[in-house]
Amino acid sequence: MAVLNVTPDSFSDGGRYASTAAALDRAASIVAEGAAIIDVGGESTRPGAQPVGAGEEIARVVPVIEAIVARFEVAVSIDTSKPEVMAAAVGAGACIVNDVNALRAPGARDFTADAGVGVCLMHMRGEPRTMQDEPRYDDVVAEVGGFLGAQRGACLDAGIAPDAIVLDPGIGFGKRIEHNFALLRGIGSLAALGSPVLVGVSRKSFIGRVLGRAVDERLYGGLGLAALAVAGGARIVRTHDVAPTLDAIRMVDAVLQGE
Ligand code: PT1
Repeated sequence: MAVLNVTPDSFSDGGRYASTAAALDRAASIVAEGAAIIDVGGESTRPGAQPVGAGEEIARVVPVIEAIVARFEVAVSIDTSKPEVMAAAVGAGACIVNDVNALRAPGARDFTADAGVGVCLMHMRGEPRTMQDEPRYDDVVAEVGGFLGAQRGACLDAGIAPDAIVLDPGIGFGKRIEHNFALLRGIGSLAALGSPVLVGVSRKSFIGRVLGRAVDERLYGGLGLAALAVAGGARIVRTHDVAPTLDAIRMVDAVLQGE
């Protein structure tokens, strides 16, 4: 899964048309590098990020999604927690809803069930603006697993197909370094909940903290973690760096499959 941010901080000037054109150029590279899914996001969820209104988020993502599905044979996911944005994005051609809030907003589960789209349910403690303020867990793997199992059950009850659900421990979302480490060691127990597991570690601050690297120097650290995650049972890796990540995880897969 390749990251495609359509936020003003990623495309600072030139207005909507320029940012749509820039996003489409980026999408072309991502597809050429071999991504299976392009994850389009119009609101940042990184620590400390400020929320955006649904109208603005829709105006950012819809033109990009329409242009991608018109040009490329690739699945598009929409990275949002707002049911209005989910509906607009699916109307524009997205076939997966990637929700860092695990479809807990009123109407989100029913919408995705009716639309018949895939869903990624992620664990987050709190909300992006404040989630890194002193997060505490007694047993982070058990608590995240319990949450994801419960949200998965709620989705099944709402009529979402079992094979349409992916689970994500939410690396960096209300977690200290040791929590991220424990979750990466515990992917097997999340996979045992019965759905494929997705992991996003790409360029995140805990890599920077461990290695002493700036955000543009975290590729190799992220590749190590992507390989570890896949070896531990993860099935999808969310990344900014498609070609190197694919090589790393295809190699892990080749060894595990024995061919
Ligand atoms: C993720 C994810 C996501 N991550 C899913 N969607 C982000 N399913 C956005 C940092 O500590 O892991 N899974 N959508 C980006 N979020 C962050 C979080 C970015 C933490 C940076 C940090 O630097």
